[in-house]
Amino acid sequence: MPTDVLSTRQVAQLLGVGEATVKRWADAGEIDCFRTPGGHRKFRLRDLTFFVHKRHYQVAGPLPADLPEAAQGPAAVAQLERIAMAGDIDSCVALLAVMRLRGPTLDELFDTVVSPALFSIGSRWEKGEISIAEEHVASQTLIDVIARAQPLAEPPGEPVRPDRGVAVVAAVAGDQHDIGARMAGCLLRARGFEVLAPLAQTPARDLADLMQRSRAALTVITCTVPVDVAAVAEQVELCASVVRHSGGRVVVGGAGMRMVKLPPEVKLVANMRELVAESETAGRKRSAPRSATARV
Ligand code: B12
Repeated sequence: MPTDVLSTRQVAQLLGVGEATVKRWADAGEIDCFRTPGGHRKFRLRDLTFFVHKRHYQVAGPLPADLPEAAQGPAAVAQLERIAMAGDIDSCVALLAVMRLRGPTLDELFDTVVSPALFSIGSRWEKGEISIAEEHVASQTLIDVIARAQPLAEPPGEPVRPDRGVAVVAAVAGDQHDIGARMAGCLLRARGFEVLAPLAQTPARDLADLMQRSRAALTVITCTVPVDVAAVAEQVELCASVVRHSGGRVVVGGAGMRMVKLPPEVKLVANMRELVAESETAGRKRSAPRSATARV
């Protein structure tokens, strides 16, 4: 199922109503849609999620057979893990979309479903239950899913304008783990930041230069496995010194960052929900979306 733009039939399937009802809602302006040159109605997922939240619409009960089931909690994690292990990007995105329609925001889904699925995949690799190749297929699938998930975090209405300033997202020197940084990039783009993403293994001096040259309003650094804790501390200190001289804010996250003594300018955040909360007050003030009245 393509996830950012949906047909009338797909919307009807997702909401459990007939196509005629969807057309009526669209023609009455209840759900925003646009028309293809051939005259067919098309719906952006973010407009659909807005409608669901505005109307307190219950997307519940059995889902149509060709859509993945979506539960909360361990069942959802297991289902995402299974589909990721099969390398099925489309189904993973569709699963997240269905979950999103049921209420949780994308940052919540990253924290409570995607990260736990990766944790479980890592544990199975550690126990020798799956091979390195299988682990790579699953994690690369979820990387592709994160790259396509941005519409699930965007406010409804007009396309997001990158008017909040630059956000740099990176992993510390030597660390190949950058999925946290990719999640952060996705969430910040959806909130109007222009994201520069050097991602994995960014050398300390290069990151500091990029922050300075781009006048980054927000720099997000992740560390999962520190090759050298002292070197990570030095890298974070270098970023803090940029902020002291040039302004902006530095936020860090990931298990490896918890081992590092951080300078006072640098804030450690525990998860993607906290990052989103932190980003609300960073950068230029967000321009209000035209029709948005609820957080989506
Ligand atoms: C995917 C993966 C890889 C991929 C990374 C691909 C990529 N592009 O990122 C690859 C295959 C490259 C890899 C390599 C290695 N990996 Co690895 N990897 C993982 C795996 C399966 C998932 C990690 C992940 O991305 N999770 C997603 C993140 C977002 O979730 P999270 O870490 O739980 O983060 C939560 C919070 O901490 C927070 N957070 C995290 N980062 C950030 C960042 C910000 C900004 C914010 C706000 C919040 C935040 O939010 C998350 C909640 O939503 C883990 C398994 C696990 N248990 O974590 C192993 C794991 C981390 N890897 C491990 C190991 C050992 C390695 C290797 C050393 C293996 C090797 N011998 O080569 C190398 C590391 C090489 C290096 N120098 O970096 C071990 C680490 C053990 C340890 N603590 O020392 C783990 C735990 C596997 C295991 N069970 O043994 N790995």
